[in-house]
Order: sequence, then structure tokens, then C-alpha cells
Amino acid sequence: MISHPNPLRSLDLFCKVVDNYGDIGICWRLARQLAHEHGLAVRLWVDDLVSFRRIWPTVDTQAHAQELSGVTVLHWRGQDGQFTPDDVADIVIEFFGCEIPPGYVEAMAQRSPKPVWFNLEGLSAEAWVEGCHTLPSPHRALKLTKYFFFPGFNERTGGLSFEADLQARRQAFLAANEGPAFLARLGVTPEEAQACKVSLFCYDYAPIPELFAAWQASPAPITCLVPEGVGRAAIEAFFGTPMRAGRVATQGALTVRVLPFVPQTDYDKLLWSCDLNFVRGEDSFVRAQWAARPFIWNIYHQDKNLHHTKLNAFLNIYDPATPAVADLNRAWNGACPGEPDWHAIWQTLQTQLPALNEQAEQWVQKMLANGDWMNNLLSFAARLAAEDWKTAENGLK
Ligand code: TRH
Repeated sequence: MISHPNPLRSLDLFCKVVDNYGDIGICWRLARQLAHEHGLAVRLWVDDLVSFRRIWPTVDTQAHAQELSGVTVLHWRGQDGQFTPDDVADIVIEFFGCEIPPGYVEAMAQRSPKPVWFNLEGLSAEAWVEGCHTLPSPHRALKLTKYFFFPGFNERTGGLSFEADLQARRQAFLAANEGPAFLARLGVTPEEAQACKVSLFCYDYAPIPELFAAWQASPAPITCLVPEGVGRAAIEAFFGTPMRAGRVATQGALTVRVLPFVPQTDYDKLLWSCDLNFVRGEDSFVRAQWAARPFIWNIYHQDKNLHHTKLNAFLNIYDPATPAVADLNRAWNGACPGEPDWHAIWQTLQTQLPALNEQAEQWVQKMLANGDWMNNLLSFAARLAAEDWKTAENGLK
């Protein structure tokens, strides 16, 4: 006798922090959204609370379990064999193929009804993603199937993740002209705020000296806002002085101000407040798109320069990518065929910035039309659960 169809009310999301803040950054965003917008009982299992606290300062790094923003956060460390079917949620998500505890997987197989199981994958504009999105992967030994669910840039993928009220919040922030007060709270002076404002979030291997040299010689002043710790060695070498949060240094047209690392929700406001954003990895890359401002992407390094293929795939589909945008993206990632002319690229791009805003807004509309990644995932999960229910029912007849 089958008790009831899987009602999909609870969700376990497993996150292993490989490095940096993208893994927990994405998972934390998704966990909050799944709890707030879909009313699910969400548990986020994360193995690194210290990285988590950098983007969400109220995290207690000593707590085994804590409630944060409507999500139960569990410190995931060695609970490998301690699970019963009752411990398993209706939906189980592993992020970026992190191996979830073997004992939990066994409990999943014993549970009735079975949970819907997903592996969330990384974002890429490459064509192969469309062929792999929603592919099933049967467990080698247990009666369980996991589904791959890819984010992406068209309707043949899961779409990008966005909160239902994100664009309304951004519009309200802009309409009330909250940018200057927000930047002032971070220490930005009115004079700095009047210049062309650029946020800079990148990897240490980005060619910061070359970019700064072009900015220093820029015809118009530039204020570069950089979170503490980002590119520190290169920035300190450029200015010849220590650069901690609150420090400012100027050379020629370029002023660099080091900001504190802000909570994740404030990072959006920083993106909305700048004329151009340099972003990296995956989560800030997506948020920069939703900010509807021009941006330059520092892509995470992969062996054999595979990240260049990924970068070019994105530039091929990204409508606001004028030749200057594409050139600076390639130069920033060491993906130019020859030695880039930083000064020429920057001067062309700077004149295009106001016009690029409009194209960036159109890109937002295009991406919104694909639907939200988690909304799409939950619709797919509901279909799978209903099919399972039908199969089980037929088996009883
Ligand atoms: O930190 P990242 O380099 O993370 C990367 C990528 O996700 C990459 O794909 C992954 O494979 C690798 O980690 C392991 O960049 P990302 O993805 O932009 O994540 C940064 C997070 O930090 C994002 O959620 C925004 C947040 N953030 C803040 O909350 N405050 C800040 O001041 C800044 C600069 C960022």
C-alpha cells in the first residue's frame, strides 16, 4: 500500500566548498529563495562555515545547526552513516557533483516515496549543455535516479537563477537614487562617486597592472571600488602602499578605494551603483547580468585553457558584447591572439558605457523569459514525482 505521492515540501541541499565563495554563494542564494518563495522546509548542508560567514556575517561558525533567514543550516562533517528514511527530504540536491553521504543515499533508496534527486551543474553557454540538461543518471547499485539540472541562457536549459522580486528591488533602488547613500556608507566620497565608478572583483591572476595603467591614463577620472583582499598584491605593488579596507590611493585619473567585503545582499547594490562591474566565477557573473550594467568577466581557470572556450561561447551569445566589450573580456582573461592594446580598448569601451546600459537591460528581459532556475527545477521535480506516483499506482492494479 502506497501512502501518498511525494508532496515535495522539504528539500536538502548539499554544498561542498571547493574554494572561494561561489559554491556557498550560489547554494545560500538558492536555499533562501526555495524557502521564501516556495515555502519549502530547506536544510542547507555545508562543510565550510568560515567561507559562509564572509558573505553572510550572522553565520555562527561553531554551530552544528542554526536557523538563518528561514533556512536550517547544518554543518556537514562526517555524518556519513547516520541516516534513516525519515531523515530524507522530498527533494535532494547535490551541488556541483559533491558526493552526498553514502548513508543518506542508502536511506533515500529505502524511503517511500523516493525523493526527487538532482545534481546541479555549473553555468556554461556551450552547446553541449542543452543535450545534458535533465539527463537521468541511474544509481549503479540502488533503485534511485539522479537528474542533471543545468543553469543556462536559453529555454533548452534550466535558465538563470533570480528571485521573483529582484528586478523590482533594483528598480526601486534606482528610482529612489539610493546609490550615492549606499556608497557613502561604504566610505566612498561624493567626489569619488562623481567619477566613472567601476567595481573590481577578480582573481589574483587577472592582469591588474595593465588595466590600471590604462585607467591611470584615462581622459576621464575613474573610481575603482575593490573588495578587501581582492588582487591585493598587484594593487599594493601598483601603488606602493598597503591597501586594506578603507584605504584610498590615486595615480593619474585612477583612484582605487578598498571596500570591506560586503554581505551578499549588499553586493547586488554595489553592482547596481557602478557604471561598470568586473565580476568573476559564477555567482557574481550572474548577478552582474541581472544588474543590467556592462560587465567584464574574469572566468575561473581550467586546465588546457578550457575556460577560454567557455568565455568565447558566452561572448558569442551575449548581445551587449560589442567588439570593445569582447576585446576587454578576452584581454582580461589572457584569451587574445596577440598583445592587447589596453589603452585603445579601454578608451573605446568607456565611450560606449552609457549606450551599453540599454542593451544590458534588453539582455535582462531575454534572460527573464527563460524562467528562474529553481522555479524550472521545481516544475520538473513535480512532473517526476507525479510520474513516479502513476507508475507505483499502476503497479498495484
Ligand atoms: O568566489 P568565486 O570565485 O567562486 C568561484 C566560482 O563559483 C567558480 O565557478 C567555482 O568553481 C569556484 O568558486 C569554486 O566567485 P563567485 O562565483 O562570483 O562567488 C562570489 C560570491 O561572493 C558571490 O555570491 C557574491 C559574494 N560576494 C559578497 O557576498 N560580498 C562581496 O563583497 C563580494 C565581492 C562577493
